[in-house]
Amino acid sequence: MTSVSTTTPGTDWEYAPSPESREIVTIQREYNLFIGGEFVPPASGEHFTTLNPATEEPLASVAQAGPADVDRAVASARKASEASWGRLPGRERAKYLYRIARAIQERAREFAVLESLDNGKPIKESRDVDVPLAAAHFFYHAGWADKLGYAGFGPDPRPLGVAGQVIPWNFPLLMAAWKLAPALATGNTCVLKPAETTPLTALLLARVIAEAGLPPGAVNIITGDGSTGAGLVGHPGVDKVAFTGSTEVGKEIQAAVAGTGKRLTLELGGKAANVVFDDAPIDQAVEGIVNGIFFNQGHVCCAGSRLLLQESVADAVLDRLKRRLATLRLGDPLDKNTDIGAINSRPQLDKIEGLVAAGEAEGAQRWSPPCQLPARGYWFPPTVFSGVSQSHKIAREEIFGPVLSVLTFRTPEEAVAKANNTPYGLSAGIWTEKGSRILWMAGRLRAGVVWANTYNRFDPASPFGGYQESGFGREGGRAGLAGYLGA
Ligand code: TAP
Repeated sequence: MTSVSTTTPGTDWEYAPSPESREIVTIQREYNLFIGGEFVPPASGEHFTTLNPATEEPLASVAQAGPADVDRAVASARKASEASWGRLPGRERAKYLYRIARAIQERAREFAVLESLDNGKPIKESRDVDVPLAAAHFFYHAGWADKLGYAGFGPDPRPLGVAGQVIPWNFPLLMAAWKLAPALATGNTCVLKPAETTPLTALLLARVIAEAGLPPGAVNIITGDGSTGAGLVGHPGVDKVAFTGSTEVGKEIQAAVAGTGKRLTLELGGKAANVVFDDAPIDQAVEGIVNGIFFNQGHVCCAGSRLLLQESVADAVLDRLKRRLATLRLGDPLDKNTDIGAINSRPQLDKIEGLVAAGEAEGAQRWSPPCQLPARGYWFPPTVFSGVSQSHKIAREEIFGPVLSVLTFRTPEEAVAKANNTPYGLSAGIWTEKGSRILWMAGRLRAGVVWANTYNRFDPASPFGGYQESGFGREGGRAGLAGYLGA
């Protein structure tokens, strides 16, 4: 498959294909569950297929963990909590975390290619964002492991025990790192369930963890669908539940965990406002808008999916944005020139198409650059809706795709009111030359993260998390450790 420029043919330079080789990756025909430090067949005897969403080619058959497997994984984590990992001093845990971080760096190309194959994201993103940030997360938390007594949680903070962790498909390796690194650094043991459509990098990470020599059972990785996730979070042997995913499933989990005494953190959806004032450097803002919503095909919980433009510059910004979008290249995720890869699954594509149809039906104006979509696989062109009002479905619901809804405002007060008019509260962006206005806005926006003159910046030292329907608890930084420590 070759990448297709979204520009009109003949009006720009053509790029030669620049595919990353997939030779570096060996995909097994069949994968088992990682329990107690080894790969074991599922008691259920069942497997499911994971696909390459860019081609619909089956990649591998992956174990479906049933209730007996969840039991076994939780028992193995409990044993490690009581007998090995949970008893190690922080300085010893740190060594293992450093080892995992170094191994991710050493195998970075392999992780990146495998991530792009299983998820559909462009190789330049898996190579330059997902994998380095995953390694950074382990490095960062390795540094904390022997300093927890000085972190303001009391002189000898204790782990909670067994963490049941469920993650989504949009950043499969990175979300695994976000969950495992802080849990392990604080002395907890883990049972992690990756998303059904993207299990492969978590299983490669399992191999890395086994090679790093962690005590058996410190990390268990069980693959499966939503029923496996529900079995894990509902298991009585789990002390802490950490979930990243949709608000809908987050609410179900909160109900299931209520009254059990389990600790819970939820990282859920978002509908972030990216606010551009008339004094903003427009070219920079346009790059930030593109990064905000078209990075990772818009499959980003903190995506800047609502663009709020100050009325006096709205036409100029939209005009430049459209010109910029016409230069994006959509196609083969393994091509190093590709900007927009495949949508991760058929159900997600259906969801995007449904919400876009609702946007048109409600009267917003839909625009996409000229764009030829590959014949096979799941694809959606970069799309901009203008003339959007706050009551439109596309202004309220999370689309989780490469679709931007554009609204306008006149005053900073109106921008704040519109930005906060959402049940979510994960992130926001501000583009302005005035530092005082950034501070004024940041104090009023109800969002866990506010970026100023940039967007989608992540750092393991910086806590990330939401308000309202975007969940509670933080991941990253000192605040992220709190979710894994008891009194
Ligand atoms: P979900 O459908 O919620 O799935 C997330 C994970 O939960 C998957 O592993 C899923 O398994 C599992 N699951 C499904 N039903 C479950 C249940 N009843 N009990 C326990 N686990 C269950 O979300 P998704 O479609 O994978 O991800 C997209 C959503 O995640 C978006 O809304 C996005 O905003 C959010 N997200 C949030 C963040 C942060 S940090 N706030 C980060 C990334 C994504 P299957 O894969 O088998 O369905």
